[in-house]
Amino acid sequence: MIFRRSERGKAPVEPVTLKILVAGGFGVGKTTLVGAVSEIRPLRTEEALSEAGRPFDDTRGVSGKHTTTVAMDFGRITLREDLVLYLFGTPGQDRFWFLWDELATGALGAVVLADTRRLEDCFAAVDYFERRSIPFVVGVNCFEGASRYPADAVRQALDLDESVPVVLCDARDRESVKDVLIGVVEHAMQAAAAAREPATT
Ligand SMILES: Nc1nc2c(ncn2[C@@H]2O[C@H](COP(=O)(O)OP(=O)(O)OP(=O)(O)O)[C@@H](O)[C@H]2O)c(=O)[nH]1
Ligand SMILES: [Mg+2]
Repeated sequence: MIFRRSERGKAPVEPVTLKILVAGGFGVGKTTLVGAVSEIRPLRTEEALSEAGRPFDDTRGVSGKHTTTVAMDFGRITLREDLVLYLFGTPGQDRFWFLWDELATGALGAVVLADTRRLEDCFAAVDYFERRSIPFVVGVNCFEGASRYPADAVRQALDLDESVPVVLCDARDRESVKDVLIGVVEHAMQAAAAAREPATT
């Protein structure tokens, strides 16, 4: 490859890469979300929901679901030429919780996906990020047939701090998911800036 002299010294822009977690309860659409936006073929670790797992796999409300994530989802999206997100989808079922600390290491922020028909399923994820002060955004995945609630009603039900953004989204829709991810990055930047500000009191 031949470089022109005029290009000498102009290093290609090295993008900033950020790690974002996608968490939430079982079957809320985490794998779907990562697949909808990833520009690489997402890495998935899906296993079939089996007869043997029936006592443990709570498929109420997700009857069309035949597989579950057993380790993680991985995808990548370039938000801007100089900003790349690596997405790590967590497994939704409680029995895989031991993987969370590993996945959360070095994460800038997180999306907690919620389904208003089973809001309690995301309590554990909300607790997890609050306890570790990892900035997160709640994405309400609007399934057909689920009642629509305003973002503020979801905020109250989850007892969220008013700084936590709550956005309605469709995990299958690339543009919708991109908006959620931009929301996470902005929220995390604001949280970091606020942490740097000296206390005024
Ligand atoms: N109607 C509708 N279906 C969705 C939506 N998001 C996901 N689904 C469906 O819901 C089911 C569960 O989606 P997954 O993406 O596997 O959920 P998950 O959160 O990764 O599940 P686990 O990894 O097992 O916890 C799949 O059958 C999806 O096709 C949505 O926004 N609307
Ligand atoms: Mg999954």
